[in-house]
Amino acid sequence: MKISIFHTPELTPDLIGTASPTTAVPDCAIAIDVLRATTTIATALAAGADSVQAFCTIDGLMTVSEDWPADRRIRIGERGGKTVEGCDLGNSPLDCTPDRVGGKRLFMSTTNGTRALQKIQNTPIVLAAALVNRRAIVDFLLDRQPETLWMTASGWEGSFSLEDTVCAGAIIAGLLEKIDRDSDWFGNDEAVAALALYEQWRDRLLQLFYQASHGQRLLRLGLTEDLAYCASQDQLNIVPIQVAPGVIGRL
Ligand code: 3SL
Repeated sequence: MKISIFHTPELTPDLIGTASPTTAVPDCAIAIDVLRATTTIATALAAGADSVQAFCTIDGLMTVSEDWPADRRIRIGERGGKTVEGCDLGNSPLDCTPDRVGGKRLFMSTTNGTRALQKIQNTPIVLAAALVNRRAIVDFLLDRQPETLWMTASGWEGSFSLEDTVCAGAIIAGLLEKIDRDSDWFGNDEAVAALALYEQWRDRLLQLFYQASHGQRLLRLGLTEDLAYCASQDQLNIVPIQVAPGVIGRL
């Protein structure tokens, strides 16, 4: 397995099948937005949501969700950490309880996470990972053994984020527990750095999130419990996987 990490959707190479491809398609690609989109996706699916359809724009979300029966849809819209007017929920994973999301399709648009999913959607296997479902993702990768693996961090509006990179490092660390450490694993320098970041902070992830710029943004909005939940590892045995372009279901 050759692992490459990209710190933002913008830094992720364009894939064949897109308008201006710059590279070959990897066997598997993972979108990571620990704070909070991929944590919310994993939590919603684990709580029994039917699927999550991701949109880059709120207009797209509204238009497509209009054709879905109102009692079987939930609109999740977030910008700048806040709920978008006209949506049912913001992007808190803690809102995704079985009674609220069970059996429903979630139509979701967030500042960065849904853009990361869109960027990799032409890959044969697309997953959504967070710390809460890290172990399930690691087990899936060990089982499938993709030759090339990309992890696209969502970052924040084109910039690096600590929480997504540490999660990518946590996934690599999980893989290396089972397979010999070998320099052939690393497809780029970012992958080496992500592992080092995780090894440095693995027992203090919440503290790291308190230092992260987006962690601080969420704390200013009073979202302390969201932060604690998003920093908790290996809580959910769920592998969110793309089942149709832009639509994430469970394995
Ligand atoms: O950037 C995103 O996609 C969101 O996850 C940001 S927030 O945590 O909902 O503010």
